[in-house]
Order: sequence, then structure tokens, then C-alpha cells
Amino acid sequence: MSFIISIILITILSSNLPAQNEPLIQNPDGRHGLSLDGAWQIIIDPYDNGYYDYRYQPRGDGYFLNQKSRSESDLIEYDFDRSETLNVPGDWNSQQVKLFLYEGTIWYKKDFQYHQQPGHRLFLYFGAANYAAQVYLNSQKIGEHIGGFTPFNFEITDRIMDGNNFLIVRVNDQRRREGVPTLNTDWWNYGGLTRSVRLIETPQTFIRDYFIQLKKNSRDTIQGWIQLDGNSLKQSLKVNIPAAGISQKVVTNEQGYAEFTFKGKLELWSPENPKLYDVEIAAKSDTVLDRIGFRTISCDGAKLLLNGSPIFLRGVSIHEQTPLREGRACTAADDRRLLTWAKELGCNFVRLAHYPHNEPMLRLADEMGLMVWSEIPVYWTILFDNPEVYQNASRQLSEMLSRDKNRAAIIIWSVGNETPRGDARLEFLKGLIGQIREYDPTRLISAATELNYSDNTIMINDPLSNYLDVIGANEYLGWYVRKPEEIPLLAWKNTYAKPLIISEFGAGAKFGYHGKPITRWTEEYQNRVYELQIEMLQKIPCLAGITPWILTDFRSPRRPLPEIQDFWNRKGLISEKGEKKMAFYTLQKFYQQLQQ
Ligand code: GCB
Repeated sequence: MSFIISIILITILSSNLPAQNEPLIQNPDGRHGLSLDGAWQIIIDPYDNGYYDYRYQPRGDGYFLNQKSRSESDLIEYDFDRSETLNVPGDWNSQQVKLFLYEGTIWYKKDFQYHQQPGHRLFLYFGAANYAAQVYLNSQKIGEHIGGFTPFNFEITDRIMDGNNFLIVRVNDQRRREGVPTLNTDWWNYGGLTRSVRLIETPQTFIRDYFIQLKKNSRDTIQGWIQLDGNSLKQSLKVNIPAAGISQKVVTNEQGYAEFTFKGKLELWSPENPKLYDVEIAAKSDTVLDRIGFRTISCDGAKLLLNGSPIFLRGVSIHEQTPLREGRACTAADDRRLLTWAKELGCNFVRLAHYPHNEPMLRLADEMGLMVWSEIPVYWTILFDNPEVYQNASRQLSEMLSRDKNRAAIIIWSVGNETPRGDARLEFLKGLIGQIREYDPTRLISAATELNYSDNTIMINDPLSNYLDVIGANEYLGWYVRKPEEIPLLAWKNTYAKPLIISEFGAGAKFGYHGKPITRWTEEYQNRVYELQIEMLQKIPCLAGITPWILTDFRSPRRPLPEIQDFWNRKGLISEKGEKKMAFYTLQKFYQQLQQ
């Protein structure tokens, strides 16, 4: 039995989560609805008392019932209405000092009014909840979701009440060995309803999903598909791109599905000209508007080609860590701050590490002309031989692909970061790569691999590279590996005729700490590593880009060194207060030279 078949079988038999979540509604911002963002009442529940009874069995009368004492003798040991609040979207750790290190369960409750429109359908859409969420509407369970960085939605047409409603969500962010990511990461485990929550209202039959991009390697063939949902599935639709004079008829089949291919003369999207078109999909009963860019991305041997021309990726890695205040980035201003800094640095590319960032961030990258590497949190040593872990990773991957497939900015999907070599890992990642190839043939696939060092030769020889289009490699020469002065002595050997991106290099520095370039944590040390790296990297013939680690300092529980780290990973080019370190200007200068 093949690996994949056995995974599917074992998973169906053993998992209590659905093999597939309800398909995502494409473009949630472009739909009618009601935002549920704002203050939510919360109950902090470190022992999961609202979920399990004293025998640790799931409770039928959990906090989701939102009970109230009806008489003075009633015993109800919680009360949402007298509880404190947290803001949604937002992680809990940065909103209250006592929650800074909290990992566990918090119950969220939101009251809202809704008056159902006859003939309409209603969906609940969560941008993300880290890590596991159970959702209850008016005390009834609606569904659940695992994975902290991707959206999920549930239809609630038959569950909503006319008038007052309440929504309760149990969010649990305990790290787990069999999780994706697993117990061990180098970023803060920000818990909670970290992204927007909204109600989406649709007609009876609506456009649930669509994929519109240029056909691989063609600059004038637009290709894609549309999926309707409802009871009138066979329809004649129009795909309109008015600025390009396109109005194309598309007819869906009995399943509400249609594929299309048509010619169009388009101005192509690029960092220099991030052209986005208004694209309208018009069905009889529903119309969706989106802003979509069109470009091609491909490889020619070790060359990377954007719209057919060679391109070097002047990049930087970014965590979804807010600049200037603490917490997970979740506002339009946070996203714009981060991407504006990347532009100031001279970037045309960003690696959004180590998980899918919020959807508005991708839309902003589209607008600002930044190419994107997007990845799932298959990070370090997850349990590669566990079929449930595979299914979890695969679901998170499909949610990322589904959500972001129309963003021209995304040129690379990445399946993993620094995963250890081995058979189970190879099979696991090959499975995910196959999944991407089948769903989205228009983009390139990579992974951040590790290198082998033998004397003064650095070898790019991870067997995973056989299955990648672009090889990503993380190296910390001058920081974890070798001394900075050894950098110029090293030679690189690439076994593959494929483009290489140095997906990480860097060094830690505390902003404002100055000293000799051999003194760890000084800006001078970090700057010297950047200078030497830049010199070395330019000699690698297959180098197609770099995404140094990292744009800003970010919170990490692995970084306790007092007065230097204080739980910040200090490899940022910019401090958590927005101060630029010396290395920022060194990289900026290099990127300027590359553009001359
Ligand atoms: C890495 C990881 C990244 C860490 C970084 C570091 O190799 O991919 O997640 O934060 O090193 O700072 O050590």
C-alpha cells in the first residue's frame, strides 16, 4: 500500500476531525456581511474546566451553554456577562500582562443581533484561531478547527436566530508533540482569535470559490475555474475584466463547476508595475469583485524568470510580529508598517515565515509589488511518520492554497523549514509537494533546507531538493556555524541545476549596543556578518535570491539572555521599537547596487 493511501485510510479510521473542512469562501472581504470584531467577553480556563468534568470527560454542560443562575440557590460557577474582555482580532498574550506566558484555553463570547434575509444563506468566517477552536452558536456546536494560521468557515443558515444570538468559541493553544507546528519553535505561541471574525451573507446560490491566474508560461492565456454552491448550480456566468476589455462567458456543470481558458492582452504584474485588474465574476444570483494581478514565474536551469525575464530576489524574512507594539500583527497598519520597511530596504521579495500570514498582508503585497514566499508551519521536528500529523499539515496547506491562490504576489509555496533528513520526512514532504502541483501548477515550490559542511566546502545536497523547483537553504555562517572571519574561505557546491535562495542567514544584535566587530550582540558584529555574507553569496553561481533573517526583532521563548534578549530574538535588522541597526543600511546598500 502506498504511503499516501495508508495515510488516508489510517486517518479516516482514527481521526475525529473531518477529513476536509467546509470549503473556504473566497475573498471574504469582498462579500456582504457583518464584522464580529471588537470586544469579546472571555473566561480564562487554565484547567479546561469549562470543557472537561472532574473525571476529565467532556462536559455536556460546558461553558458553551452560557448558563445563568435562575435563582439564588443555583450553582453556576462562571458568568460571561460579568467577565473581562479581549479585543478580536488579537492575541491574548499581548493584551494582558497575566496572559503573557499563558498557554491553554480561553473561552470567548460575543453577543450579536441578526435579522435573517429571506432566501439568503449565512456563514461564520474566522480568519484564524491559534491553535484549536470549538465553535458554538446559541449553545449548539457548529464545528471545530485545528491549525493556528489559516481561515475556516461554517454555514449557520439553519442555526441563526432572528434577533439576539451569542457565539462562544473555546480556543486552546497548548503546544502538542503531534501538532503542526510541534512543541518546539522559535516564535511566540500567540493564542486566541488572532484574526477577524465575520458573518458572510450570500444568496441561495453563490460563487463560493474561483481561481484566476495566467496559464503556466503563457503571458496571454488566462486560466482558472469557478465553483458555485447552492441549488441552481448550472448557470451561465461572466468573467469580466473591464480594463482589459474582457467579458468571457463561462457555463457551470451540474456540480456548479466550470473551468475556463481564454486569451487576453494584459499588462503584467511586477514589482516595478504592480498592476492589478478589477475582476468581476457575475452569476445570475451573485457577483463577486476582486483585484487580481497577472504574471508568470518559472525557472530556466538555475535562473528564476518573472514574466520571462531573469530576476534576482532581493528579499527579507518577516514574522507576523507587530512592529512598535507587542503581539501578532493583525491590523492594516501593522501590515503596512512591515511591508513599507521591506520596501525601504530595497526588497522586491519577502519570505512570510513560518506560517501563512493574514490575508490582508498578501493583498497589500499584491498592491505594493512585493513578491512573496508563503509557507506552512511544517517546522523542525514534527512527527513525520504520524498519519494524523500529515493530514493536519495537508489541511493547513490546502487552506493556505485555497485562500491565497489569486494573489499574483505569491510566487513560491514552501512546504517546510529545516526539517531533518530521513525517509519519513521525505515521503511526507513529497506528499505535500504533490498536493500543490495538483492544485496550483502556476507557482514554484520550495522548502528551507539545511546544508552539509565538509571542511571548507558547503554542500547543497538535501535529497528533498530533487522534488523542489527552487532550493531554499538556511545557513548561519558567522553566528551558529563558524566564525565570521572564516566566511571568505568557504566554497559552495550545488548538486542541482536549480535556482538557490538563501532563505536565512543572520546574526543577533541589540540595537544601540556598540563595540568591536568580534563582540557578540553588538551592531558591529551583526553588520560584519552581513558584509561578509554579501561578499560570499555573490560568488554562488546559482544564487537567485536571499531572504536574510529577519526584518524585525521578534518575541521568542527560546531567547532568555537578560539585558540583551529578554525573550526577543535579536536577529532583526530593526528593533522592536522601530530602530534600524547598522546591518539594515548595509543590506540596503547592497540592494541599491543590485538595482543600478
Ligand atoms: C532558524 C529558524 C528560525 C530561527 C532562526 C534563529 O534556522 O528557521 O525560525 O528563528 O534560525 O534565529 O535561530
